[in-house]
Amino acid sequence: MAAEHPLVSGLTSSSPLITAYSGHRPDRVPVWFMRQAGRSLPEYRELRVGTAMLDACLDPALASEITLQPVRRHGVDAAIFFSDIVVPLKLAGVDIDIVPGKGPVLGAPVRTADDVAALPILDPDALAPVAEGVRQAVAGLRDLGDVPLIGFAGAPFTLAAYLVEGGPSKDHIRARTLMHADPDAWRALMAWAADITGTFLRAQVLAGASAAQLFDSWAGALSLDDYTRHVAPASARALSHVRDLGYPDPAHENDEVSSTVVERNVPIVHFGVGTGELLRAMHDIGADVVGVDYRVPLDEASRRLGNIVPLQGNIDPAYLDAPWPIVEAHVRDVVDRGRSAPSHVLNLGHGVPPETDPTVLTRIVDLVHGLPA
Ligand code: 1CP
Repeated sequence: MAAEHPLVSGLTSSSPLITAYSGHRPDRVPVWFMRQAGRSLPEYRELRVGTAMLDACLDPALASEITLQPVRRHGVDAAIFFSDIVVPLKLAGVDIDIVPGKGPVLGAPVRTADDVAALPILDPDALAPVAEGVRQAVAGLRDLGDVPLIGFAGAPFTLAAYLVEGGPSKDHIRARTLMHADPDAWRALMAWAADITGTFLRAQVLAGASAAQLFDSWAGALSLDDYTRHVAPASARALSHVRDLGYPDPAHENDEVSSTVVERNVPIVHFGVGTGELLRAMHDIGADVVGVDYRVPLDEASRRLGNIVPLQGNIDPAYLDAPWPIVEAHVRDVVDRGRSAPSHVLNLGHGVPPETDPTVLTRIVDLVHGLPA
């Protein structure tokens, strides 16, 4: 990667987040929150007035400012780029919109082999507003202590779930039916989704993101067998788009034999909801860190992964509205259970609910930063 990339220049490579993602214990437990940018913040709601969600994502200055808001407010250990998993679909020319209060909705669902064959190709140049938004966010983070930026993308299955269903769905039954009824069309759809989402992720990393998170939010709808056979290969293919992007490993920078630089790959987190049965398979696609939802305690998740995988998670968002002593006891319990893993990044078990009082999130950050590492 370019010399000015924050991992290569060393601005973020020894940060608590990247240290923990690399499997080492930093001097404090790093913390950030999925959906930390968004409707829980009054400053976000104010900025978004009159701008549609996807327009906000494609306005580099706006996306960058929204990305920085939770870092300024909460003092979290990571920024996550403000965008959405469907942005690369939109940029490829898929007729998709994000409907307020609902989520992504397709003009015409993708249900047959012909529909799949007609899907448009993404011109990498179309990602320019995303790359520019990332560059501006990374520049803004220089004034906030060089907090690392996480880039993200949707995993092929979660994208396919929206494409086939035509919008949000509970059980993703149409998508799962296509998987079994027409495996060739399914494979073609997953390969298309892998390349488009991998290209989106690569653009964010090249523009300055220090880590990447693949969201397979809806993979919990799948059996382990279906996941392994019909989904995992495409998720691995998506990650292959960023697997060649390396940076000098700070743990080896003082090695005596310095003629060979030891390189690390940009750390990759893989997260899904209700995926307790899939944790090992989700690690095996080539993830470095596994994101755990709130259903499986971290010590149990770590056990299922052989106690060798860095974990991220898993405060139950349902606690956020409880009296503080109850929140505090839950957060301490999550941190204690996280000690079973080689390293742990505290997060929620899913996104911040829009009605959350943001002062609770700040209080959690302060609590966690005061706990022994
Ligand atoms: O107008 C608004 O404010 C719309 C709400 C909203 C926001 C703030 C949507 C619509 N997307 C986003 C931003 C977003 N999406 C981020 C921002 C970065 C941050 O975390 O701060 C991220 C990481 C996403 C990723 C995303 N979009 C996922 C994966 C994460 C998850 O929550 O599981 C998924 C499934 C989506 C689809 C989507 N986009 C928006 C909604 C409401 C949904 C879910 C719809 C459904 O239930 O199926």
